[in-house]
Amino acid sequence: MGMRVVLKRRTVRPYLNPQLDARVRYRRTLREAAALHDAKLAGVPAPTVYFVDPMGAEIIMEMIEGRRLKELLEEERRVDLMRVVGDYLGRLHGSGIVHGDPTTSNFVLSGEVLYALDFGLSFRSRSPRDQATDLHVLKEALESYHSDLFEESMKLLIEGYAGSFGGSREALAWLRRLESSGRYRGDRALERSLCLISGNRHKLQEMSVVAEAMGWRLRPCEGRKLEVQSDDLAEIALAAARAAAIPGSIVEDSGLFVRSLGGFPGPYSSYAMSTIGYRGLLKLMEGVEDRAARFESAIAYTDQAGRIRVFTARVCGAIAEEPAGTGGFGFDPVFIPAGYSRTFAEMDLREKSWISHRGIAMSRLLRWLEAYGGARGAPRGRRPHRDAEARGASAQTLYSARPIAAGGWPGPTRTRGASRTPRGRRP
Ligand code: ITT
Repeated sequence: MGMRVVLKRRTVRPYLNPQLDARVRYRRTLREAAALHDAKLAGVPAPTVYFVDPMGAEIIMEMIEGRRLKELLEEERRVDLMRVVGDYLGRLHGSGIVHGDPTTSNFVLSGEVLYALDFGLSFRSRSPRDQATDLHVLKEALESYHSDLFEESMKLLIEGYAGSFGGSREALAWLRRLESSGRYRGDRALERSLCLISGNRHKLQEMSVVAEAMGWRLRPCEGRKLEVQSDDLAEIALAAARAAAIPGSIVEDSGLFVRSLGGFPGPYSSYAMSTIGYRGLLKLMEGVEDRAARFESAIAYTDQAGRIRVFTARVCGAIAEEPAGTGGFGFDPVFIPAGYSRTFAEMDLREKSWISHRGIAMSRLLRWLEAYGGARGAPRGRRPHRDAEARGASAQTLYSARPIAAGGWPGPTRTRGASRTPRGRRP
């Protein structure tokens, strides 16, 4: 019919209990489709749902083409639209719908009509506390990305909100209460969403696998990642997080360390990849018996109060004699993790994501957030990393995953098909 549509499919998560996974995907699909429908009934333009298959966890919906509110604010200073956004949020809340992720990227102006998109995190609630989390998500997006328009935007937003929602006073009172407490534990929408600052889409994909399985949502941040020069990945990640200063964001820095090359390329992996590539690395290692290598990852998380914490992890393995596989990115075709006989590039996204340095660091961060999300200070039983203290990184705390093999390098250095160390730990 020449009509452009969006197919949204919630994929199977093979590492979860299949029945539980099927139930969650079924429910979320129905919930999203219902929210899209109910939003329209409430007078909020949203994509029309054409087809829902809850068993297959699929929704086919109208594609809304236009410009995102985020760009309209940045490029044309269309602050007037904030009154419309306030009106929409008020209508949704008045109908018992909490959007869950009402950032400026999730409103699109198509012709003269502003549409609300992405109800994937929405849920039914009439609690002013849940309504306040919606307001907070939007307020945070305005503060982070449109700070010059912040005051005016908020004023219009609240005007629109109060105009369409009788319960606005209570929701706004909750917003003030939440913000003054500085803690958001229990606020589903806030607590379970992070954004990643990175120019590398593979990182987002890999980390999303882990995040989604643990009930979190990871979305890209618009900020640019600052790259400083350092021999230490944690320091690089920390500097990038400090420069971005976006609450609720993460940055990740990673590198491949090859033992026979004295740890090269290490923190210079991105540069090495764009210059000599993995073929160049194989050339450097021609005839070299010792193939031991490891990937390391450092994730710096900035909390709502601007404190930064760094979580690190590593995965040991070996450099293959020759490249294999087409998946992944960077040095994946030549890295075989310990306990496996295939390269990262021969694994599918999910398998790699769970055993990779990045996936392990991500799951450590999320486990920490689950346990201590809004709490101040270091978790019980965990001490700040010695190196972080030694370098005077006192304002931050650094949590490190234990190396998989003693000394940080795997024992045997054989490569493809050889018998090797026990299977790599799964988070
Ligand atoms: P951002 O800085 O924008 O996040 P980047 O790709 O430049 O993206 P890094 O500065 O952290 O990321 O560089 C890490 C480099 O190390 C990356 O470009 C790859 O070449 C390599 N690398 C890191 N993790 C890898 C992985 O899981 N598989 C393959 N190569 C990896």
